[in-house]
Amino acid sequence: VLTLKETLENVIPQRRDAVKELKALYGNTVIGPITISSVIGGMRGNQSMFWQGTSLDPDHGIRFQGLTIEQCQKRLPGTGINGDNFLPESMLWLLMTGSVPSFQQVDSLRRELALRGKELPHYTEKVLLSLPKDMHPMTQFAIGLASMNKGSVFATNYQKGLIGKTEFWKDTLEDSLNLIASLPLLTGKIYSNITNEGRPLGQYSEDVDWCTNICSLLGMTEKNSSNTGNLNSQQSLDFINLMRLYTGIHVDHEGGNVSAHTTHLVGSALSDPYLSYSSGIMGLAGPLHGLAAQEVVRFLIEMNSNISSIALEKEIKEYLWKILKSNRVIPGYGHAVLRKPDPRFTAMLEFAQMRPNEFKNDKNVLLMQKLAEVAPKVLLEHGKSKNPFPNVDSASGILFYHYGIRELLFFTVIFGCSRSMGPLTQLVWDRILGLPIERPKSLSFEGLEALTKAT
Ligand code: FCX
Repeated sequence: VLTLKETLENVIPQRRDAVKELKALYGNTVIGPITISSVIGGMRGNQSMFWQGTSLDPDHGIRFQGLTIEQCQKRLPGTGINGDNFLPESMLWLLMTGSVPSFQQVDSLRRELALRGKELPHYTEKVLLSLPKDMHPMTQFAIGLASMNKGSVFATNYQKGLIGKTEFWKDTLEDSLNLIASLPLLTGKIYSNITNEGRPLGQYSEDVDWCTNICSLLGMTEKNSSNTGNLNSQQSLDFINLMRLYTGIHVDHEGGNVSAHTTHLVGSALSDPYLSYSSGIMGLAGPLHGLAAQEVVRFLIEMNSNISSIALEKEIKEYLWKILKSNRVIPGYGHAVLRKPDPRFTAMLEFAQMRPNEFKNDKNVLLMQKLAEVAPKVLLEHGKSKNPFPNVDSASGILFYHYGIRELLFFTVIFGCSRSMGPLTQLVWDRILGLPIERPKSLSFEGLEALTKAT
């Protein structure tokens, strides 16, 4: 079975030629208008990035190398056990190579990542242990990742002048796979520092998939003598499949979102994958981006303690209007690009709907489902949000919370584990295609004013 790297090597030549030809033949094709309001309005709609792994349609949501979430759930290999979700390792293969991997290819990548990730650098462990327990886990995550730059193959070989431009991608891939592989231990280390005085909550195994290691190191395993897990066997299997679903569909959301764009921009200066993705994590830590995953859980719990029963739509509407009138946002709703319910939200909702017995008494999950019906009506009436529908953060955190992950601030770390796969795939392809340092033109007020005269 060819490794991911060998498969990539077979794909690279024709893709390099295709991009070179597109640039040679059509490099001067004008793509579209850039207006003053888009320059001042967060570059909304400015089609100005090259990004292969995913494309985002406002009405149909995300496609991974052209495949919808449903198609991925049908076609991407999992463990081979009936009912299990596809493995994020399959998604990584699809993003990197553009093709759906075979079961054997996924299993070889699963094993390769499990071997690469079996220990954290001691200095990273020391740094993490020195951080205050109440430091936001996303900050700890970014510090941990940045510290691993010390072991970057790319940075080391670049400094020694050992690699030329056409070879940059190999060391970028090496670092990226090592980074992704290190996330179960890195995530588990941060979580055990916060919740368990740094004592491991589970054990790492080279024989299981990336998600099983993440769940084990979060202590989210079946209750037995050897670990802190308190799930029954069905719940522990469900939780692993929740993690596979969640991390499988959060890997990428085109290139313009803050975490992806930051990783790509920092990487364009030839900062190695550790520095690039730790920068991406700093962006994911923003309340309007990944941090919404925690805000939604906080919002649902707070709301449930303020309303009498979730059946009363009128009471829910009043509660939401109070939020809006105090100029706060309803977390988990709206989106900069989407104009329909987020298919990632729908996939997470379906996970709960397929397990009615598990969730029938969880009033937070029930409220989340009720909110998905009521909040869009209120936002439509409010009339400001261009997209009144639930986004990806609306359902995910509350499901993790249900199974026992009580550290609300930690949900975005799990998001960050998943989001490593999309931006790092693009970073490898940026180096394969030799994309230069990113340097858009900025305009002063006078510069903008002058443009109004020119037209
Ligand atoms: N609740 C209240 N008001 C909202 C809103 C919401 N959920 N979503 C948008 N609006 C408001 C905006 O605040 C803006 O008001 P303003 O003109 O007074 O500033 C107006 O509606 C127009 O915003 P819009 O163009 O629709 O949305 P943006 O592209 O500016 O922002 C986000 C998109 C996602 C940031 C916005 O919808 C929001 O703040 N949502 C709540 C936070 C959230 O869920 N973020 C997660 C997003 C994503 F899923 C992720 O990255 O994880």
